[in-house]
Amino acid sequence: TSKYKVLVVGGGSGGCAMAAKLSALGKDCAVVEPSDMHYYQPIWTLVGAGVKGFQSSVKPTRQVLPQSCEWIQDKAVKFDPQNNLVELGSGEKVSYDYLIVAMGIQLDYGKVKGLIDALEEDPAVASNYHFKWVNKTFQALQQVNGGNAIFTFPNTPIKCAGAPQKIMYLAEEYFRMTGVRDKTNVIYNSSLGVIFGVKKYADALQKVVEKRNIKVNYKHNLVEVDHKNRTAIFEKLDDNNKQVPFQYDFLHATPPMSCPDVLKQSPLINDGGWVDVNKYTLQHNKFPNVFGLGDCTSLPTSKTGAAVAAQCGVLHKNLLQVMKGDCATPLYDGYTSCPLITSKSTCILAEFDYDGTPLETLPFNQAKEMNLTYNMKAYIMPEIYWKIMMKGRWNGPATFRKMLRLGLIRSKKIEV
Ligand code: FAD
Ligand code: UQ1
Repeated sequence: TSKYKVLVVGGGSGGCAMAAKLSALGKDCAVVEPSDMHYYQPIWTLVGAGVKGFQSSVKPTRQVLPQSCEWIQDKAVKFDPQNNLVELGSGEKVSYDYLIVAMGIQLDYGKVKGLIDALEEDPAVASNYHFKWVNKTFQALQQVNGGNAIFTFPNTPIKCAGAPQKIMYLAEEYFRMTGVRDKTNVIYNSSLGVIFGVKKYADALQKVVEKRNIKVNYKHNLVEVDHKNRTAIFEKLDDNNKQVPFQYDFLHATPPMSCPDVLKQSPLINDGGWVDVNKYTLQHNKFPNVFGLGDCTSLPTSKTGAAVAAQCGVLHKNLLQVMKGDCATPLYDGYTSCPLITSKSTCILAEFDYDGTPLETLPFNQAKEMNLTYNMKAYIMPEIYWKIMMKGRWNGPATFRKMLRLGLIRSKKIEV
């Protein structure tokens, strides 16, 4: 067994940013990450809409991970936190003093009957959530010539809860451009009972769907796709799960998601099935030398890269304190952000905390559709991600927010 001071499992947004922050540890820090390629997933919304190329979302993992750390190119298959051990796919065991779990969220496409077959075989079915299928979205949109274009939201927590509707707004705009909008029904079938979890932005999005003549069906959960008959079957969550079929001419599916299976089978998770961390400190609730980060955790905020950025700053500070023998400090307020793209030139930039209180960076109302926030999302965020966050120097925009509002609003204190 090899041994490291800090072992990071998962080298995605959170794992890579943390490894960069810990670069002073040199080879005393290792990252377990199986994938050759690192993906900037937030740009997939624009890839699906044909606005950006897929290549802009990918870099080799070797280039993105800091040179200083050890990259273990394998997957974790078993966690033994009582003995500070992680078992790898190769059968080797790795031991650590401190563990950071940043394995992301698992895409459970297989839980919707017929969905994988449809994604593989039906040119009208696409999904921005997977690198294999995000390129299909724009191809499928180009083939639409009327009928039903359906967009789904599953009955589980997901990453970037805005993404299932962002692609719908971009598609609706595209249908207008290609002249097929008049003969196309744009339909949003969501398992939720609201368009968005925070009222301020939900009110704004409600106006967008009304203005754009988009049909929203709440409490509709996709359970089956019969692509031979171009039928999507939904169960109505508020009507005894009664099944209703929808004919589709285009289908964008967001899969159910859950914590990775390896973690579900480990002692690290809580009853809800997520890595069991303190919501203010990110320290594990049972194993004090373990920290959790990002989409795989129990943190009760919306799962986004923006949230991960804010969490990285908190985790770094608390890990150093715990390494010194001090206690972790409650610092994370649940900050998360979702750039709700509403067209190829506009965006509603939602930012909020655990209470759903808006925490907006810019000194004007971000619930308004704006070109500035679109440009931030499309051009500035990728630069921040590759050049600052992946180098360990982006903890989210809190500093800018405070600077821009200096003297206007006092920052809220975290109350535990
Ligand atoms: P990830 O970045 O997903 O990384 C997890 C890593 O763990 C992966 O590299 C994976 O290979 C690795 N892993 C998995 N299993 C194992 C294993 N057994 N052993 C070792 N490693 C393993 N966020 C925003 O902030 N703004 C947006 O606009 C936005 N839009 C999005 C649009 C789409 C279509 C998608 C898919 C996501 C979007 N997100 C957005 C969400 C954002 O990408 C994620 O929230 C963020 O990447 C989470 O970081 P993470 O480190 O928790 O997980
Ligand atoms: C952000 O910090 C971030 O991480 C790099 C994102 O990930 C892609 C985002 O989408 C957003 C919106 C933020 C928040 C940053 C600002 C400047 C509002």
